Amino acid sequence: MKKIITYGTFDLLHYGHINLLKAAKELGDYLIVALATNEFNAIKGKKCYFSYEDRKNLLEAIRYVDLVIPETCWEQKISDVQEYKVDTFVIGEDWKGKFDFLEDYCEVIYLPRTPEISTTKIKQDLGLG
Ligand code: C2G
Repeated sequence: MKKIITYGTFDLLHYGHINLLKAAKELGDYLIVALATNEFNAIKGKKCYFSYEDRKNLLEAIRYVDLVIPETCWEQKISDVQEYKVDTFVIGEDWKGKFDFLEDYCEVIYLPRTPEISTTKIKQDLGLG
């Protein structure tokens, strides 16, 4: 079984997230999503609209997602890859190069982002700042 892992905040879930998760799942058989906790989002400088539990429930309802685990810090990726016996790390190309250090532990793939959509854009378009 080929195991894939990806990381993110996935707030105000939208089709750009779904495209990424679909493409990630197509690379293997089992997709793990490490979901940023509200506390880690504060470190990332992101304020979430939905709580961690609500964002986790949304992700668990997606057919491509097999397991959701918490992302609590930048430093957990190597131990996650080892603990869950991950074959491939996947993330959007906006992160290109940032996680190449994982190549010592698993395949690293940066996928194209979906243009024109982002959580930030949704908030701005709705006048939520
Ligand atoms: N994404 C995408 N297309 C978009 C928007 C997002 O492909 N239009 C992808 C991002 O590239 C990322 C995933 O969807 O792979 C989740 O995006 P965010 O929730 O913005 O996550 P991010 O802040 O990039 O968190 O340790 C890594 C971080 O937790 C990644």
